Amino acid sequence: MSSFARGRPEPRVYGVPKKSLRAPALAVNAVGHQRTRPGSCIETTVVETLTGVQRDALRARGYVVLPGLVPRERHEAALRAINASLGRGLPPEDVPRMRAQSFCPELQNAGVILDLFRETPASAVASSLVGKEGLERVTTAQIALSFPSDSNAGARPHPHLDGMYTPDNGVPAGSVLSFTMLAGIVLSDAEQPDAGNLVVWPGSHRVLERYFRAQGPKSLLSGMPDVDLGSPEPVRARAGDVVLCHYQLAHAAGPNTSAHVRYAVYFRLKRKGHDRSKWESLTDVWREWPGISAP
Ligand SMILES: O=C(O)CCC(=O)C(=O)O
Repeated sequence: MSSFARGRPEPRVYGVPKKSLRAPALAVNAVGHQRTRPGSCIETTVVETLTGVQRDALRARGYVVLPGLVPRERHEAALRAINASLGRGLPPEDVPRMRAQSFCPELQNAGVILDLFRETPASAVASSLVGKEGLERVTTAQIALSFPSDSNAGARPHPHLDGMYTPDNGVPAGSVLSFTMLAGIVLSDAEQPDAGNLVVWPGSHRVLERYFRAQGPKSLLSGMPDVDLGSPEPVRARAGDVVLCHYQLAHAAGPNTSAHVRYAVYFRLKRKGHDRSKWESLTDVWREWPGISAP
């Protein structure tokens, strides 16, 4: 990204006025390298990636929350579109499939949803982690809503990896549709537990890596490995935050006993070439992440 410091234009990050980003967005490195160009313009290149602390957290725990990465006008535009869709009605018989795949299916490839990733620093940060191969183009998203319900209060969430067959999720039986990284864009606050938070098992990416090294990666075709993944924790986040998870981080949809719907949009990102080496990646978790594995 570059801008020319002539006439002091308003600083923008991905087309959005920088001042509209919440302050903690600076948790993402924004390093300006200045160099003089012919005609005495100054070019500023902004590099966006994780801080060392965030990278270490992602390496050890398998996920990291990046505060305030999505400007308010973008996440409110997405929320408005989702609520407008809900206002047109939800066929009750479709709800189990929508829960497993996506609510508001007509919005899954709409610009207002895809731009939550494509047009925000989330894409630069995610790309910075997978090296020069880059990410496959993002063409669809999951609109993940968690409605208040007392029926699952106190229930223990069941860990899963994405892309494994269930009757409602559209994955063909006998296949594993894995990817590199889950990027969650949080559209509503879920700072307390049991508010529909994403629940994760920190460090489970390494436990499962050891399991697949011992049992073979295709053992995943037989179902979720029955191993001790440690203790789960709810991800606490606010609207505008971005959660980056390793594909191999066991996770679940947590209960929602709050008074509010939890809104999030998930992008399942593949490094280019992922499908050719998807099995090897299960036994070498940072294979597709030079931004993490490099010292
Ligand atoms: O809604 C959530 O935050 C969790 C969703 C989930 O577990 C999934 O889509 O795999």
